Amino acid sequence: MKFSKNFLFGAASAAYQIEGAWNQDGKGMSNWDEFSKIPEKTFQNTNGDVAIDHYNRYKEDIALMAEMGLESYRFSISWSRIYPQGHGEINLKGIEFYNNLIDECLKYGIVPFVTLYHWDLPLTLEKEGGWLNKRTSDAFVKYAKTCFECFGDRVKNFITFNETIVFCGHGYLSGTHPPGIVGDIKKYFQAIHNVFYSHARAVIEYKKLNQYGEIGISNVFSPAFPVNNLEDNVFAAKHANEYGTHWFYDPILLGEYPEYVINDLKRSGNLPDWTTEELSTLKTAAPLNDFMGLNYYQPTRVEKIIGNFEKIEATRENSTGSPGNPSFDGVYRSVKMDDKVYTKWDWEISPEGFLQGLNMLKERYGQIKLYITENGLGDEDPIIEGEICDVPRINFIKTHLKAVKEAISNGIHIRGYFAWSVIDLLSWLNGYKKQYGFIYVDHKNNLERKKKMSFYWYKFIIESRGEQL
Ligand code: BGP
Repeated sequence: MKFSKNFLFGAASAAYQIEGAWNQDGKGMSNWDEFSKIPEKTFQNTNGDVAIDHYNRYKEDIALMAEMGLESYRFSISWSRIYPQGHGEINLKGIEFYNNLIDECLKYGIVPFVTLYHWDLPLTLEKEGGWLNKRTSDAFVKYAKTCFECFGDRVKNFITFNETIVFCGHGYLSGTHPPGIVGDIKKYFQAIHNVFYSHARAVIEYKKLNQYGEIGISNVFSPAFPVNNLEDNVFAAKHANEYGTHWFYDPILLGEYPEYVINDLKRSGNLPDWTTEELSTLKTAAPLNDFMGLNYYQPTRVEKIIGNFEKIEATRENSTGSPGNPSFDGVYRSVKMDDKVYTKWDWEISPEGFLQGLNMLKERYGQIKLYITENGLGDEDPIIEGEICDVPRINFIKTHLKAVKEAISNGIHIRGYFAWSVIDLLSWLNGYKKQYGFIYVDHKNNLERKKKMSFYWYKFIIESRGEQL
C-alpha cells in the first residue's frame, strides 16, 4: 500500500528550539528567555539565545527541506515576536519574519503547518500570572486573531497549543518549566482549563473568519497500559488514561471534561474555578475543531502504588519523560520493563503501543481526523568518516510509519505524519546532546548544516509514498 496523495509527509520544529535571535528585530522577552538563564534549570545551562540561528538562516533551512521533498513543515510562531509585551503594540518586524518564512515554504510547495503556542509565553504575561490569569486568555485570542488575519490567506492549518499536559505539568507540578511552581495540583488543573478555554475561543474566532482552513490542537499521546493483568494494575492504567488522556482529549473533542476526574477533583478540592460561560464555550467549539494532533513518542506502563507513596523531589533529570515517577496523586507509578526496548534517554520504543493506543482513541472518539504532529527518536548520532549514520532513527521512523499505515488500513483517519524534528535543535531540558533531526547542525563549526543518512531515506520514502515500508 502507498500512502494516498492527500497524506502529508512532514517534519516539525518549534520557535524557541530553533530560531535564536532572542532580542532581534523588536522581539520581547519570553518566559523561556528568563527561565533558561536560571542556573541548573536546563542541561549544561543551555538556552535558545542563538539556538540554531534559524531566524537568520531560514532560507537555507527551507531549501534543505525542499531538497528532502518535505510536503509540510510544522513550525511555531513566537508570540513575543508578534506582541513583544503579550498584548498592546504589534511588532511589524515579527509579522514580516513569519510572512517571509511562510512565503519561502510556499515557493517550494511546502505546506506551512503553524503552531501558535509552543510554550514560549511573553514574559510580561507570565509576570501577570501566566496561564492562571484569565486575561492571558484574552491576550491569546487577540494574538491568534492577528495570526489568522496576517497569515491565514496562505496558512490553512493552525494548531492552537502544543502539549498542554507538558507545559502545565512541568510548570505547576514538577517546576521544571516556567513558571517553576512545584506540586500545586489546583493551579495545574486551573492552568489547563484556562488553556482549553483559550483554545475554544480561538477556534470559534477562526471559524468566524471563513478562511476555509483547518484548526486543531496537538496533545501528548502516551496511552497507558498495565504492566500485567492484575486487577490493581488494570485499574492503574484506567486511572492514568482518565488523567493523562481523557482529561486532555474530551474537552476538545467532546466539549466536556471526564466525570471520573471531575468527581476526584471535587473530593480533593482541586476542581478548577470555571464559569458556565467557559464550559459552554468548550461545548460550542468542540464540533468546530477540525483535527486532533497527536505527539507520540512512547506509551506509559503503569502499576498501582500499594501502601504509602514516597514523594520524590522533581529534578531536571527525572522530569525528562523516562519512567520511574509516581503520579502526582500517588495512585500509580510508571515503570521501566525488562522486556521492552528503550532509547538512550529511557523512552520506550513501541510502535505496537502506538497502534494499540490509536485503536483505543477510535473506540472512545470514533472517526476523527488525526495528524501525527510529532514522532521521532532522540539519540546521539554516530558520525563515521564524516557521515552522520543515524540508522536507529531510520528504523524508529520506519516502524512507526508502518504502524500509521496499518492504522489507516484499520479505518483510522490519519492525514499526515510530522517527524520530530526536521533539523537538530535545542531540547528544552536536554540541550543539544539529544538529536532528533534529518539535518545535522555542527555547533563546533559555525552551525553548519549537514544532511544525515535519514535525510536521504525520508526523501525516498516520500517520493515512493511509503510503498516499501
Ligand atoms: C515534545 C515537545 C517538543 C520536543 C519533543 C522532544 O514534548 O513538543 O518540543 O522537545 O517533545 O522532547 P525532548 O527534547 O525532551 O526529548
